[in-house]
Amino acid sequence: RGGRFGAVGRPPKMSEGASRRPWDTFWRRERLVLVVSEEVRQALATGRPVVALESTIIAHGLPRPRNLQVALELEEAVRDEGAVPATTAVLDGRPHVGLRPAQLERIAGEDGIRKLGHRDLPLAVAAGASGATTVSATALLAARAGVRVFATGGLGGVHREWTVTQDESADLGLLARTRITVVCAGVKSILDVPATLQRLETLGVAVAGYGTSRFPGFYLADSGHPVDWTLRTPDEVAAVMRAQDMLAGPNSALIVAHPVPESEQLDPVLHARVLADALRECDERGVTGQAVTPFLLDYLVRHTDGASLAANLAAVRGNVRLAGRIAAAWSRM
Ligand code: PSU
Ligand code: MN
Repeated sequence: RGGRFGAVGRPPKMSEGASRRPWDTFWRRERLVLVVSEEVRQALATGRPVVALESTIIAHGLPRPRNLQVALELEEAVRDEGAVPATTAVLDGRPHVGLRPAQLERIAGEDGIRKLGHRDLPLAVAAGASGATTVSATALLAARAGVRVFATGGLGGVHREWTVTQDESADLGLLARTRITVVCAGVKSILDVPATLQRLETLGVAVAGYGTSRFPGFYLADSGHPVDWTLRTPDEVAAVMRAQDMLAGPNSALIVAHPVPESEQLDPVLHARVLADALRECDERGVTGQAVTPFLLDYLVRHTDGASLAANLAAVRGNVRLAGRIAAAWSRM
């Protein structure tokens, strides 16, 4: 192994105080072992519900210091629904599924926490780096650990101006190849929503509205586009998950699109105006690649007096709670 990877091939340092219980071993028989927290491990072993949570929204999607509070609050919301939260991240080169509060604090407050899509995972592991996981990286790690249900705010997708920039989130491709149920408020409204829906269709990813026949618009309850399927209860979602397994088709995801309540959405007129400004500013400053999404989200927070943040949080909170109920239905099944 050392030869292949050269100087960066050695296992990253254990962080201080880390135990050396067998499941904490970084390399085992030449294979990477996920660090699954004790609580998550026990829940999975006994068939209790578990909900995966991503960490990019914490490290790069929300302003500090509110982000830590939100991270803890989201974990609490999962517990309120009787499920175990499994926030994922890479710490000192070790991929974690389930974080302790001190580890969540690092993700929320430490400088130099990278944004890791699934393609970045091997690079971060070999380099011993720390980073927050996007939807794509979280879905990969969660599925490897055996977690089937995952909650986030809004998925990444096809960006506006795609014909020029070719910017499409890696979230879509990964969800086409990973058996996981993602509860989200649609895709971020900073994106080209119809193009993203088309890509999901092309990639063969199942999409259903939860309690709605409209595809949600992240900050808005309705993106203006319809969905073909509507699910109304956690048991109905679990039945689709079981049917996915029985059909044994490609290992694609199920997207449960759950709208923010209309009473908590961002004012659509304000949304349209500020978003247009944000996209112009992003273009003028030449922001590209991974930086685009955090830039736009931050611009909206600053130019809506925090109203976009409130809507974002309302959406995530609702998704996390629903994911807890879906995980419970799934574990009953
Ligand atoms: N949802 C939110 N806030 C976020 C994100 C999603 O409410 O910050 C993150 C997710 O981690 C998603 C990522 O995977 O944005 C997409 O980034 P990109 O467009 O660079 O793929
Ligand atoms: Mn991108």
